[in-house]
Amino acid sequence: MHVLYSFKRCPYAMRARMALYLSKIKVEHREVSLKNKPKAMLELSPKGTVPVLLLNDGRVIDESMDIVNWCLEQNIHTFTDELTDEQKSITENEIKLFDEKFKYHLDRYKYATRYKDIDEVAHRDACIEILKSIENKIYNSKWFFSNHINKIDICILPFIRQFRIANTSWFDLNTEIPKTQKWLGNFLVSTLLSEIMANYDIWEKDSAVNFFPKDL
Ligand SMILES: N[C@@H](CCC(=O)N[C@@H](CS)C(=O)NCC(=O)O)C(=O)O
Repeated sequence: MHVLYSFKRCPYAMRARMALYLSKIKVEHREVSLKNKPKAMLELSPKGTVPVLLLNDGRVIDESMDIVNWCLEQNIHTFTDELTDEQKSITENEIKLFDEKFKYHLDRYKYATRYKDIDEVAHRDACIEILKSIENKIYNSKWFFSNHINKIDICILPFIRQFRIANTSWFDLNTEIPKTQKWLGNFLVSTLLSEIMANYDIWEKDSAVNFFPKDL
């Protein structure tokens, strides 16, 4: 069986768990403490980030987007409906924007005290500018492009969720990003989110085997 090293609140691990969940791929789940990473995980991937997926053929995938793309290759129809070339390019460009820029500003807004001389509001504004830039691209549907969940939804929404959590009332009252708020709102009440946020005890070498998804 494949093994996933994961951390509940990590947005990268969340996207990997969503991809596995939607593809109906069951894995052995190992919850990691980022302050005390298991040796078994570091031996597979010395860079020490989650998620890490160890496939049952011994291959290791230690980048969240590679895990998402691997899931899509296994079962292409589960979370990508027919997208136009333009939608495909929006998907890849926006994911890159969030991984490279949004996350940078999000960390400095959400965890301002961890950084020296940080202008928290400037980083919050930078995040809002990014959200405003995607606002007009969001369709009038449940998810980004349609009522069917796609790669863009599972890859970006965990970061917007974290952005909201930094100051929920400020986010909810913001009037510049109504489509984003609605899009995120649909995610927050989804079964998908509650299923992938199941609790696990921290894994240790002698722990009993746990599975993700729990009831597949
Ligand atoms: N590019 C990586 C980033 C993963 C990442 O940075 N994960 C964070 C947790 S959200 C992590 O493991 N950080 C290592 C640490 O905190 O020690 C991916 O997409 O998988």
